[in-house]
Amino acid sequence: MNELPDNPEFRCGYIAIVGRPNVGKSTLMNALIGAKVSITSRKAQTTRHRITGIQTKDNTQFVYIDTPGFQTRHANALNRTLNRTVTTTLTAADVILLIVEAGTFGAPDQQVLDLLPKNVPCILVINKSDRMKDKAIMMPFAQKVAALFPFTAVVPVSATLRFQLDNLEGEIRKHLPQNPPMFAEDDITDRSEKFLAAEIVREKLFRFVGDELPYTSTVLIEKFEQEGNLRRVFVAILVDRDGHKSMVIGNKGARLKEISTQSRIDMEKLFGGPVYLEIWVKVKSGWADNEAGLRAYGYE
Ligand SMILES: Nc1nc2c(ncn2[C@@H]2O[C@H](COP(=O)(O)OP(=O)(O)OP(=O)(O)O)[C@@H](O)[C@H]2O)c(=O)[nH]1
Ligand SMILES: [Mg+2]
Repeated sequence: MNELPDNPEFRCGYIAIVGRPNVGKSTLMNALIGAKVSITSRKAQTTRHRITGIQTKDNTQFVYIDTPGFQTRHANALNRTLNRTVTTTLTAADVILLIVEAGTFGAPDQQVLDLLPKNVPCILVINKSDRMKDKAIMMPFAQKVAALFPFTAVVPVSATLRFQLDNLEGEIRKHLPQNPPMFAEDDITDRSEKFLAAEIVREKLFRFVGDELPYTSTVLIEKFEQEGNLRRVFVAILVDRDGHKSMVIGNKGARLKEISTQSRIDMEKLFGGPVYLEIWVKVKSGWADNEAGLRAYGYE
């Protein structure tokens, strides 16, 4: 979709965002594009799909691909699928951002580093630098990790404080190919509203049910209708067991009500119109261990 005038200076390409779970990949992508298209939480395994975040500015279209945190623990079908998303995203990237957390580099980080192709520019992004109180530690940490791979740049950032993001964008731009834009100038993602709606509910589920709920719960949009400016969204939260169902519903339905209210507020903000939202909780066990089940729920 080339809506901008022909401009040989224009650059556009794919930027893969990879790293172990919970280092702040999704928070960083949202901060870079200035909109919340990828959900975030303090729990690991928040992102479960490849999510595109697009920003067009300064003669550049940045097409970021947020990926699930690379899984090294349980080898079930869901985790195999999540990891496949990471490896296929890497093969299509013009630039790669390896995200690590300031002060921490362990075996799960090394495993992602081992996946990096040698022929694609890769920038080491040290996120959560706001947490590193003693600035004198940053330099030796950065040097230690930088020595492990021929990174084209090393950029400490803070996604939550939006610190050093301009610097990071400048480093990325250097490596993007000269191409016309692939998306319209005001596009922020290539994902559908239906998909984004499911993600928003999943985020609230993570936030409000907290650590008690196993990560094998998921969200299914049963119906998504639009009439004028009004969206009607019918959602099923799928859990493994009866006990999990009551956790989600909460005392006298209080938790489910909170999940619904907060989801609706976020959807109205993102879609720019009123939303009618109904959420049901259903028990469906074993879906995360089953390839056919995964496909049915939208995992590639
Ligand atoms: N202090 C601080 N916290 C951050 C920063 N960036 C992200 N976080 C927090 O780190 C947690 C994980 O952030 P996410 O963006 O969901 O991490 P992720 O890497 O996408 O996680 P997965 O999708 O599970 O792999 C959240 O609680 C964020 O608020 C940062 O720059 N500073
Ligand atoms: Mg994420």
